[in-house]
Amino acid sequence: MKPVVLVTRKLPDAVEDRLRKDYSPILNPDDVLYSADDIVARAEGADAIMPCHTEKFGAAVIARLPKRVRVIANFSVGYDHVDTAAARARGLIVTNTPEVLSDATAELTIMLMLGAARRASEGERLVRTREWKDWSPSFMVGTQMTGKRLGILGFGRVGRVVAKRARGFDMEIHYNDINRAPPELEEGAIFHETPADLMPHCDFLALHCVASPQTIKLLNAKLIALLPDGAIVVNASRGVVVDDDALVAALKSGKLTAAGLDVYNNEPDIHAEYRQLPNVFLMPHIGSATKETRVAMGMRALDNLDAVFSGKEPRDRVA
Ligand code: 8YV
Repeated sequence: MKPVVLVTRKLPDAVEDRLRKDYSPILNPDDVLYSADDIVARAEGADAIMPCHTEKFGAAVIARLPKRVRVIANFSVGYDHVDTAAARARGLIVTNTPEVLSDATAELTIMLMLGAARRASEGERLVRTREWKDWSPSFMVGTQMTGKRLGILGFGRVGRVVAKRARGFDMEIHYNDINRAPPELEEGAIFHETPADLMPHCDFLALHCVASPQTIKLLNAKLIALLPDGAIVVNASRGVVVDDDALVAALKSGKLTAAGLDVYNNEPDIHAEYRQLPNVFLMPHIGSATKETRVAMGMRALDNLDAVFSGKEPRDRVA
């Protein structure tokens, strides 16, 4: 008998084809966003769940999952939506999909940097609303990225690809992470011991740390004050890393020139003031949203499921 897999969202055809071939999937063709109750009810009879970051598996939900469920194979690299301690305590295996989305997310990060620096939101609005009437040397003047200093907070897989791409803009790379990276991964990037040490070196600051109790509101008023005046901040990691009130205040005061955001606290009901600010370039959590990456994420999640159901250790086990 094929293992039964509850798939919480509509996945690419190639991924669903492989699911049908090797498993008995319970699919969601209409891509309905399930509540916790829906998940618990639909998981009845399932051996595994393949969720996205949109489904939350807190301790209470994990406690209510049918005993038969053995594994949560996330279709995501981030797994802050799963209480891994509760999963571990219950003997539930949890996996994620690292590596395969680093390029797509790094591309989006570069887009956030360019969009924020070159005032993409303002420019697009001017053209679409026909408010663009004239040209002058002082019209829509932005900030150049080439040759500037880029600070990367969180020098993991995505952060390191961002560094590579940014080198194409002749940027000088600075970073902070819990540990210093070996020279072959640093590729000349300059390590700073603490986030506070990193800040003064960031004409651009890109956030790439994981969501954890240590990183909640890491970018707060105190850290922002240490950035050079006029710096640009981008975030394609997780919204919780930012203290929204502090970021909004800095964007209003001119301490920061601009921000580019793809992730937010309380998505999609984001801090209301972001929508009002002209100097924020806003994207709706699409860091990994490319055709290539979506398929690769699904295949990686299935590789993990295959391992579990053939009695092997899954490559991307996080609990
Ligand atoms: C995904 C992400 O779109 O993988 C992640 O951690 O944040 C996104 O790139 C989403 O999580 C898919 O579930």
